[in-house]
Amino acid sequence: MVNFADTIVAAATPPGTGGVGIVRVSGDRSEAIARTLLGSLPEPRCAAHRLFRDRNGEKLDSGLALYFPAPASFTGESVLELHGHGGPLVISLIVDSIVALGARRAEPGEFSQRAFLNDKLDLTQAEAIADLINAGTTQAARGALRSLSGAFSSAVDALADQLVHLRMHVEAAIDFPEEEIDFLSDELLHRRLNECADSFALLGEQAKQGRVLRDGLQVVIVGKPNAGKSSLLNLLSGQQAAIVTEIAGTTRDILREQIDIDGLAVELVDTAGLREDPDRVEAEGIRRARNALQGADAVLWIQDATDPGPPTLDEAVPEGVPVTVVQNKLDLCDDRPKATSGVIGISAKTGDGIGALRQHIRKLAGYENLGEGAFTARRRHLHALDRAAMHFATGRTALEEARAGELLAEELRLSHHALGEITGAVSSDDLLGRIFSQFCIGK
Ligand SMILES: Nc1nc2c(ncn2[C@@H]2O[C@H](COP(=O)(O)OP(=O)(O)O)[C@@H](O)[C@H]2O)c(=O)[nH]1
Ligand SMILES: [Mg+2]
Repeated sequence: MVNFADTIVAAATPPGTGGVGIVRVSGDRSEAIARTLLGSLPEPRCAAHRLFRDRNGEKLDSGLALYFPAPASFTGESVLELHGHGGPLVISLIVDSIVALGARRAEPGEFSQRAFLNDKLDLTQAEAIADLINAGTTQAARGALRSLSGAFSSAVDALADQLVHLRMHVEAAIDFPEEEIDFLSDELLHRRLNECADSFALLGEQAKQGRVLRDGLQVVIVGKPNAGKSSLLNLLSGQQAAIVTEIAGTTRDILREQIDIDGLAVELVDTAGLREDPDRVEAEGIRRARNALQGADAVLWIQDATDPGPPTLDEAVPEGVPVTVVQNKLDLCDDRPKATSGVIGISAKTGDGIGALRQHIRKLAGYENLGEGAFTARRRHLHALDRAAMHFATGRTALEEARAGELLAEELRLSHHALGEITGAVSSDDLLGRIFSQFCIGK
């Protein structure tokens, strides 16, 4: 169990050499540590150039010192920042001498966790810090910044507010049973339920896009051997990542390539061709292909346009995951698929139709409609949101079908609770521990 009364210290810059290395201290002892290390306390929030000395007066380094008295700091506690020279040895000497002055080395994510516990950030904002730091594309970075500035949290809070109003309405009615009949057919109640359902749908959609913005879109390419799956992967990724031959069964393992379509991170997954009677190695490849399908956000089903094969994909694709038919080898065909058929025609050999396919992948990500308000989200958020929406829907049905006001009240409570897990309004120590332990030390 982490003790939040301790004063903590860690390097805030990554390990290795650099022009500047920053050590951050947070907690009650920061002031005393600053006095010993720097000789005196710098003026709050003003950079001071100082010698850093250990408790025996031995020189460690010189650089800038910044002191932020509580509560106006990142963590909400008194914070000392030392900007010294960025060598691993210097930094570790400074950290060691601060430990000798009574601080403890920080756990991963502990600075952010303290900021959360002191109401400086909510949970989605704290997570957005990690997402911003780890963002792989400009769009992901922008989305994380919006989450950090509270765009996601305020959307969740607005929905939570709607739920609170509903709960007040429903619970008040339950307390006055003689009026319950009126309440059940109350226009206002039904309007509020409808509005709430709309908000759930909208936020669910936004959060799904936010998850794609953070993690990228996982696009799995499947189809019969020799349809041109590996050729497509190579073309889209702009390199010869996969071996291409005219021999069926060339690709036997899963191949993954990260590509960037206008700032959208896409992970392309090339798989072994799906067919009957493969040899043992290929059979394992096919098993892996089926496995990859389970993690797909979208599926591209590649067919040889000269011999498209059966009209339906005989594979288990998770519910809600779109499957796009892509007919390849257009260069060998006289006519191309009609635009209205929903089939995309390409030639991995000539590059024909690839622009349209890229455009289509953007659309699959919901990327076309990503407005200024797009924010990043995580799987954890989607799960909580799904649970909240599920309780809401169950409660609504209970009211509409069985006029069960009590059941509605209970489901609304559960729904509200699930929403609270997103921003951390409701949270268990266990959940917090899991979230913050994924951060790096010094954040
Ligand atoms: N003419 C033509 N040949 C293609 C095209 N795409 C792939 N091929 C050929 O089809 C064969 C199988 O391609 P490959 O990408 O290995 O298919 P995979 O088994 O689905 O991965 C190779 O000989 C490719 O050169 C295309 O668009 N046009
Ligand atoms: Mg292949």
